[in-house]
Amino acid sequence: MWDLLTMIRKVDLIVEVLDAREPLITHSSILEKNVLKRGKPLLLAMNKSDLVPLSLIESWKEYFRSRGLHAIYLSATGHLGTRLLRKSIQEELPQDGSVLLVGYPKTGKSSIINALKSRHSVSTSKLPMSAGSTRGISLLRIGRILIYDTPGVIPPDGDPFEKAIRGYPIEKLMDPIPPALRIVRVSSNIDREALVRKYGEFTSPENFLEIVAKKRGWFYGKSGEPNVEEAARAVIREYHEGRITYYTFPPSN
Ligand SMILES: Nc1nc2c(ncn2[C@@H]2O[C@H](COP(=O)(O)OP(=O)(O)OP(=O)(O)O)[C@@H](O)[C@H]2O)c(=O)[nH]1
Ligand SMILES: [Mg+2]
Repeated sequence: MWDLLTMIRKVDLIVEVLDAREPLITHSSILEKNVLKRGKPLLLAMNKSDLVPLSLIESWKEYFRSRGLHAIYLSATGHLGTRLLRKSIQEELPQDGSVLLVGYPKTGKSSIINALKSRHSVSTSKLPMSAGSTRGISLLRIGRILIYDTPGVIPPDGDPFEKAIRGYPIEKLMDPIPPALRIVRVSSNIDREALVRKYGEFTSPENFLEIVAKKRGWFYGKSGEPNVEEAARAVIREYHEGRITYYTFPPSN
């Protein structure tokens, strides 16, 4: 995080990449505080918007606007909204300047850079670092925009659910079951039928994990009970891969 703070000082604009399915959890308030403290502009880019209904993503945009934050949405892999991103960056940067792309792991930072690259001729250049340093930092020039080619990763902190959503390594999650149950609960409230079609009938989120474990042949060695922990990790993985229907609503007030 401290390297990130150094980078914030260097650049003229910070673009924070959020996951459109959980914009609030994937927005770092520590980052926001530090960026605003230094008087730098902050642009929120809600990525993976292909996984969320359009009206919902609009209401998230409105939510951030009510908090005084400028948010846009896009789908990097769907090549949707990348032009708007470029335009918004240009508007925030009236003169030549550099941009840092940051975000929690797996929000799509690299995909966004690739999407920006593929549409425009890109040249890389070296920005001289402080005196005495021999190394340079690579920058991509996309039209008038200079963008750091190594996006900043925000360490995935928080409570167990936040950690899971923020891309903490799944195999290192202490107890994957509570976060997975919450994902299943949200998903079945949105589209229960989709879960049933994919995995079969289930009676509760807990039962869902048992069904997944049985279906995949995962059992605890000693007792022969379904290995629900492994099933929970699979659910979290599927969430990250965008293979479970999942989205959330902005706080209402
Ligand atoms: N559905 C969907 N998936 C996306 C989108 N953008 C990225 N992904 C997927 O999300 C995963 C992570 O994307 P990356 O671009 O590697 O994310 P990152 O933020 O660079 O990840 P780290 O470098 O690990 O922090 C990949 O499987 C991408 O294919 C998008 O707009 N829509
Ligand atoms: Mg990356």
